[in-house]
Amino acid sequence: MSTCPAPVRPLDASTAEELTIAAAKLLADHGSATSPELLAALPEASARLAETLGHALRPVDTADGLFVLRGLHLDDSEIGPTPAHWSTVGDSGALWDVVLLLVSALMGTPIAWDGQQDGRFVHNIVPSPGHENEQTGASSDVLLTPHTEDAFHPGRAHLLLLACMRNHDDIATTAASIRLTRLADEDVEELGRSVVPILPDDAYELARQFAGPPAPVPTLFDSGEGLTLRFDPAYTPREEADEAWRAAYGRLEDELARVSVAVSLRPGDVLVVDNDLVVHGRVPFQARYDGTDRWLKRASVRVEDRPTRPSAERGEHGYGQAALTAWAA
Ligand SMILES: O=C(O)CCC(=O)C(=O)O
Ligand SMILES: [Fe+2]
Repeated sequence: MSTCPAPVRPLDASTAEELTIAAAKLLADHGSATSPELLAALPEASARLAETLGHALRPVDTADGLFVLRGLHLDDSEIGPTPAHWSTVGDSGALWDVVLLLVSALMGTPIAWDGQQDGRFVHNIVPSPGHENEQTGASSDVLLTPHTEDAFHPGRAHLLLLACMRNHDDIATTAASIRLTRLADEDVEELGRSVVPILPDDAYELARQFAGPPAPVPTLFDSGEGLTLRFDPAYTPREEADEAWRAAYGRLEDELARVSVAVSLRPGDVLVVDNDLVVHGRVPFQARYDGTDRWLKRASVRVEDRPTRPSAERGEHGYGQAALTAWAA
């Protein structure tokens, strides 16, 4: 068995069980993982788990900007077939939605988007017929280009959580940290300028209806604790930029490719990615479309008062915070 190229934080059997039992109880009490009452009960429920889980769920603390939480037990025969599309998931694997929400609540505040996957706090990532070549999580045939999640939005997640339900073909998520790259000072300076915008991705039904052209944003930001980035080449109109910026952007892409790791998640794994340090993607694969496809669940988390972004972002215009629903902790 190959070793994991990301730091693994193991959960012992009793801690894993405690988390699963807490999730099952919440689900039994509220009937559905999308129940507003269940969301409202999360802070208290997660606080009760803090003593045992707090250490494993401490902030990302290495330059590679990610970790894998491993040790949760998932029985393939209990989660039902992989849905063909996020919209037909219903309550499939709902226990894992709640597990992911509890982990999210221990690390920060889960957020959702009105225009994405029906406003659900936990998204389902499955390959879907007709979407094979898109730059969204529903694709398969193409490389999902390394990106910052929701890069276009000033309210984007600080942490991205991916829970693995099924991955029979060991299809890897890719991850590359800006903190592992080597860039010339001139390139860092060039990419700190606001030159071009980042456009909303195809997964947002509503985003394209917002009025006005989006503002140019910096790609790199020196937080004082090190570099952070906001990067989504598939949605960046780089042809609008000058030659010097384009060349620096190309060197950043090359460096990210050089330091990129491929993490093949196993069922029950939860990958936690720092969305300010790390760009993630996915290798191409052949979808099965027979109910046994790769299946991930995804949550987005805000961690307030992080010094990882330029403060000007707060006033950034273009796409309103109306698209964002934060459940208030
Ligand atoms: O499928 C993956 O491993 C990652 C997909 C992705 O980019 C995402 O879920 O945000
Ligand atoms: Fe993504």
